[in-house]
Amino acid sequence: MNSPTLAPLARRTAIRPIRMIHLGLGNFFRAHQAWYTDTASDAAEWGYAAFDGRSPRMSTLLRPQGGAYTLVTQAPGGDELRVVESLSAVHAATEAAAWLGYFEDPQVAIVTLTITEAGYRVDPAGAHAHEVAALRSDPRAAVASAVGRLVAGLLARRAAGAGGIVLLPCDNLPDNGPGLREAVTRYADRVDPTLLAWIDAHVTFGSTMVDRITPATTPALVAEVERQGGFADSAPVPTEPFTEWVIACDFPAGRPDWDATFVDDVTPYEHRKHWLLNGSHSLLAYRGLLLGHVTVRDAILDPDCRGWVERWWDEAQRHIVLDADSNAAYRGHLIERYENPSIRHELAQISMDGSEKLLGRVLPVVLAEREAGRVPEAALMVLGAWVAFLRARPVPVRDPRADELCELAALPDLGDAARALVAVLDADLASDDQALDGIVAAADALLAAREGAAR
Ligand code: CS2
Repeated sequence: MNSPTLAPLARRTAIRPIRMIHLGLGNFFRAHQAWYTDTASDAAEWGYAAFDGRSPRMSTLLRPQGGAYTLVTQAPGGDELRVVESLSAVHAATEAAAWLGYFEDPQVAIVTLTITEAGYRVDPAGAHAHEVAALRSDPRAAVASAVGRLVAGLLARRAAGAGGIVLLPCDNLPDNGPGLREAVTRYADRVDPTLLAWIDAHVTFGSTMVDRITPATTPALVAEVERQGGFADSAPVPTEPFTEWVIACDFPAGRPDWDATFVDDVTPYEHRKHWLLNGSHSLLAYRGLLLGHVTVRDAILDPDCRGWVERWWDEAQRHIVLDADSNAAYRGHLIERYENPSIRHELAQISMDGSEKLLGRVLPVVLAEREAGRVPEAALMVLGAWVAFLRARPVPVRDPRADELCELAALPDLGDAARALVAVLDADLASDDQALDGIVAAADALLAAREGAAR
């Protein structure tokens, strides 16, 4: 992919001391936590050891570049390139000894995670029982799940007497800190119950709200970096100018001087971001793909999709405690971000993992509206669009439960399909006939519109 005439990207600054671990070396991490660390006033003192998660090739691409990569900030007025150098070491997911080694190092103070919503789902008594058995007989055994790796790391840290550590989840999950604590303690309890008291005394679980729209890397971006930067980078990252990080956490052993917002409670920020941004993203993805759109910008420029987004925002906003003026400003910024002509954010990327994502970004609003005795038309439409998406499959379905979802979606009667799919999200909602009627009507209308367009 790289031009042979250009020098490859290489580090320009000294390797920074490793004081943080990251799990999930994907584009979002590279546009967000790694960038915040690189732009901190004390960046020279904080290096990351980053491990592959779901993008298994990233460490292979970055190692020859000494962990450096180009962040391309795509503003409406043009691109800005920055070489990010906060990664001091990059590792494949399989490098278990290196992983444990960092946990044993008292200098390492923080572990950040971007493991996707699905990464927090562990079942130590079922699907992950083999990992638990492996760690019981050898605490240094290599395990695959993110939570299993964390438990192995904590066992190693306790054995080494390396002191306290902060675990900071950075995924779009409601209550991500308590959620991670629950997953880690449930798993640890099965492996070695004596670890629980040590976790209580030594592990801090922070909560965060993270935000930055970060599409996938394309060959066109690689070529653009070659042209504008004059060097060959095999893994640049495209992102938008906007970025936000809200953190509720104590950092007993210090932290980089991140330009983030530190609060006591992330919940209101999390609700606003998950519901207004991520919820409307899913709306645009499922409705937009069915109507033939490809990117977020295409969809938001379609008055039909834009109108539904506004209605969804009205419904969701009723349950957001931040003041109305700031919510209105937030909505205005979202429209600008979605319309950014320089960024190409594919709806297909957002459509992935619906069975996990909808739980945090749409379902809470549906349930709160039903609780209040209302029938939230737009919120039900998002679920209907998901049902129609799974039935019509305008792009391949990528979801940990894809096979099961596609099978349910193909049930001959749309009502049966919708009920079965909604039950995957929430069993009670599946028996709420009024809500289900709204979902089926929305799915039916979208499928009819799609068929009409195909004729
Ligand atoms: C998107 C998010 O793919 C998705 O589901 O909604 O990745 C979104 O772009 C980020 O959360 C923005 O901060």
